[in-house]
Amino acid sequence: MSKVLILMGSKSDMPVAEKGRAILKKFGIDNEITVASAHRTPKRVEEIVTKSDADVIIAIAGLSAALPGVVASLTTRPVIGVPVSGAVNLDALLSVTQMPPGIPVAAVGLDRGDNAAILAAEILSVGTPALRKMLAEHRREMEAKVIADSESV
Ligand code: RP5
Repeated sequence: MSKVLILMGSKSDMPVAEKGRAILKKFGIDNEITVASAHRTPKRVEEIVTKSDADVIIAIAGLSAALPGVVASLTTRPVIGVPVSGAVNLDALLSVTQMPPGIPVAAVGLDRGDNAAILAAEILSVGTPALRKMLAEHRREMEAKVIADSESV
């Protein structure tokens, strides 16, 4: 079964990772969460990325948020970067999105661990009809909730 590796720059990023893990669990996608900092433990980042057999990597980080870009530099597998909100916000957002040509990171919004997981599932669903069906059902659930919300106001 496909696997997603979730890397966090710090344990303090766990609430963002939890949002992603919940989505991956719902879709039955194996995943592993690890802490490895691009600045504090660069060798550990390299070791984890090169040894991992995950098909997609989600990298979560705040402040100067080098982690997603560094992870992308170490692999040709898709990397989804999640900037973590803080006192400034644009710092992490720009660090994740402004990658140089040739080393892309697919960025989602601030703290959007859930969207990172949905995007990972969408990538993995290519050629996996069962996963595609689950994604379509997830959309239908959201649609039903909006309609129910509308009827309750
Ligand atoms: C980043 O710095 C981490 O990803 C985290 O979002 C932020 C703060 O880290 P801690 O000081 O909480 O370890 O590297």
